[in-house]
Amino acid sequence: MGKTYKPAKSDKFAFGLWTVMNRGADPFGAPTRKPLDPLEAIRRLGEMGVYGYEFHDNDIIPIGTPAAQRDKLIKRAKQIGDSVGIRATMATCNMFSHPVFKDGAFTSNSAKVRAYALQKAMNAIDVGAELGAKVFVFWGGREGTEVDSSKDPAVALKRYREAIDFLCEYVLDNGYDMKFAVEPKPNEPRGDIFLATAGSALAFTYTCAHPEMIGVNPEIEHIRMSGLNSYHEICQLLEAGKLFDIHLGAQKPLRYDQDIRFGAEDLKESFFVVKALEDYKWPGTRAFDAHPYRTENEAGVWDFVEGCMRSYLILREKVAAFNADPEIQGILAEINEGNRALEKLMSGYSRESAAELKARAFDPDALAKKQLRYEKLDQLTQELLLGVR
Ligand SMILES: [Mn+2]
Repeated sequence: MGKTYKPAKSDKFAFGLWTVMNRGADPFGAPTRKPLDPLEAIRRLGEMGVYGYEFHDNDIIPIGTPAAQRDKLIKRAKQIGDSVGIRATMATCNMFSHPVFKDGAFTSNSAKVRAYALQKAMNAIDVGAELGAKVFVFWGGREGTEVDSSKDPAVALKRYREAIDFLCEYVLDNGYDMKFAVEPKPNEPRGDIFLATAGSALAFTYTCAHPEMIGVNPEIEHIRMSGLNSYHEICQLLEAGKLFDIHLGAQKPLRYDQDIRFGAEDLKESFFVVKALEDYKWPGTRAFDAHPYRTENEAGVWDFVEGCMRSYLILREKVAAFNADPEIQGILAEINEGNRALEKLMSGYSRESAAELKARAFDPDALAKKQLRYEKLDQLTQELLLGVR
């Protein structure tokens, strides 16, 4: 037997409860799997070495549950979590399943729907805080339009911000240790969803009253639905200190939300995402948001869970190999040609540095002649990933 790639709690893997509770229904067909009890899902994930679980309010507490029953369910979730060493790491509010949200929650044209959404979010934040979740995510799946005459996006975003600002104050007022993260997605279920990309969500956070409390939760599949590069999007958030949570999965580009097992479709891009998280020692949980193929039965759900984690661990090992590979590192050193004097001149503006730069003689033709060995670099990366290196 070779390596086991068995997850440890210290790997900080997390799964959305909805990922394993997913029953395989799609817009064209009924469920193919039996319902899975959320408490059973927590237990099983904990036993498999998973560190945390993420949940929607209604994953654990169905709409309309009486208060006494709600408290009992929370207590039970805590007990089971403690017994198998798994905790709630992220909470979120389902503002998309119930038909009341058919035209949005925080951006609905109806003041009553917006108020109900705010009430539901506060209740979900309370549950999240009780279970110890430090991150609360807003995926505005219904915040959007099919008909552009129906909603002014500028007004919608103002309403979105008002809701987030209100909820930030709610968290502060209650003394909860919790931050928010907006999860962007370009479309599906709406024709167009507001805050479609990581960049638009990032810009939105700076317009809020408490930008320090609000970050972004990028999802690989959502990024690839737009045909964008998930490695680039995630690195922008890392660099801005705004990567508050992450959703790992896989997806063919420019299609419906396929939500498949991490690493299954985009090996090289997945590798660079893992590389970014590991090289920057990002402290958050490695959370998976995808679901088992519709063709799986109940047993296959756990193959899906195991597969996501194994792929991450294998790619993490490949990252270490990449970082230690003398030939790869040699090319990288060759590409990253430094110049201490010039770097000093460029590191901050002064009249003197500007004048000195303007007076410098450069030979662009000579500079352009340098070979950049990207053919070799990419082939070596490829061979490393294919296991022949
Ligand atoms: Mn997600």
